[in-house]
Amino acid sequence: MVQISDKIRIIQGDIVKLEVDAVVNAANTTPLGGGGVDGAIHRAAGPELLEECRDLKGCVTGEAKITKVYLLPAKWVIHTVGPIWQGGQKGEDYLLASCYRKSLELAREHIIKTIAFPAISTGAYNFPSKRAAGIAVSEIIKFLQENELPERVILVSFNKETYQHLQQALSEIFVG
Ligand code: AR6
Repeated sequence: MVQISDKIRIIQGDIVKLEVDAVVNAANTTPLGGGGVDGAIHRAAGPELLEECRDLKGCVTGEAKITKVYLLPAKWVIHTVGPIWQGGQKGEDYLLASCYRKSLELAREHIIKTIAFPAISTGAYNFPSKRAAGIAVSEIIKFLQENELPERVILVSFNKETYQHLQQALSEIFVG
């Protein structure tokens, strides 16, 4: 039997280059592009992605929507909107967990086997990286324990600090 820990990978790199079924975009409520992961995904996917995003008619914080990928090597982009960090008392933890859960639900609905997440909200939206890593890892594990799909989740960090926080969060859950 495949262990849950075997279904999660943490890597350091650029999410747009990954050949997975779905990449998750840390978008904004518009969602018509921006900086960070969002900018990188739109630059790599080309202008047709922006056209499709216009038809989405926005996305609420904590929710997720799916589009095609155009020029990216993946098959789907799941756009989710993380919370802007406001000190931790405005439901940020719940909303961040919701981003992961809603993205995974969309993945399951679209029979997506492999999905890659960036560290949602930890860039422009200033969510503390260690706290975000704990939420990301525990929400993903909970979902994988209850669902067959996706089969594999890749957590992509852009820098060493995020990588270490994700590794630490994972080992705390599996080692105890
Ligand atoms: N691959 C993987 N991770 C990346 C990449 C990449 N190519 N580029 C950045 N990161 P951010 P947010 C990391 O700012 O905090 C946008 O303008 C980055 O180091 O992309 O949710 C949107 O339009 C950080 O750890 O997303 C929104 O307005 C993480 O991805 C706003 O920023 C998330 O950083 C969303 O802010």
